[in-house]
Amino acid sequence: MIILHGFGPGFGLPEISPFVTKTEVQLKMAGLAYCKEKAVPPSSPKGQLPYVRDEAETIADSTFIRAHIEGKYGFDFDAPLSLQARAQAWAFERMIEHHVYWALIGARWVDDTNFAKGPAHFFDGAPEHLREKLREDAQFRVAENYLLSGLGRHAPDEDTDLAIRSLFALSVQLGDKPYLMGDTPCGTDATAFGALAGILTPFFDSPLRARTEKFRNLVDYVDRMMGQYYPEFAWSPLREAA
Ligand SMILES: N[C@@H](CCC(=O)N[C@@H](CS)C(=O)NCC(=O)O)C(=O)O
Repeated sequence: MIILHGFGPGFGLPEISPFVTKTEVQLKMAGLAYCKEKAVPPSSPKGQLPYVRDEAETIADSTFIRAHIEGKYGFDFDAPLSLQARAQAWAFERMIEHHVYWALIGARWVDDTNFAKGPAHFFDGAPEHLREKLREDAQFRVAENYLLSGLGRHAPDEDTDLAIRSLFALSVQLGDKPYLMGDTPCGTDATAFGALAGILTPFFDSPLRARTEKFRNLVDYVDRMMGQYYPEFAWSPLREAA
């Protein structure tokens, strides 16, 4: 059986990492049996989660895991899509992973209140005399990556302004369809769901979340996808909360 290494549930989500969520949803889409194990990024060959173990193979990075599923199990995530639609889906995925994702990271890790409420607790089990230093170092490293992503160079509201342009594009692409590219889910739906659920989780307050909530079709999409792929998870529909 495939072993998916992720962070596990937290922050009001079935899985705290958007990238692990992407892979988990894709495993569900492909109908593959898997079990999940908690891991930390340094245990991964690429220093990041997710990675999977499939018999003798270890595959790191959500996109390479997807390629592995497609190659080994012959499952085409984008089966109903034309070549042009496949290209568009890929472009949307890159926008989500290289742009929207960083806005989520800024809201979760760089915002001090959200950091204290969320990621700071990763270090709760560390020896007391080291705990604060580990927290500070981790927040500093992520803030540095956020800066390098380009989004973190802007004033606090400007990063959200830029991310909202991408979320607007996503909202327009979704329109009133059930999934991003039509009536059936494709690979990029897993990516979009992971990032959007991570932004919209009621656990964190942020201008990014407040402004994303205005895209009603994205809110409904997260509720629908959560019900479809994580029916066992106690999720209070966002639509009802709003
Ligand atoms: N390109 C990677 C990105 C994975 C990623 O950024 N994972 C984050 C968690 S959401 C991580 O492990 N970060 C730890 C680190 O970069 O040190 C993928 O698609 O899997």
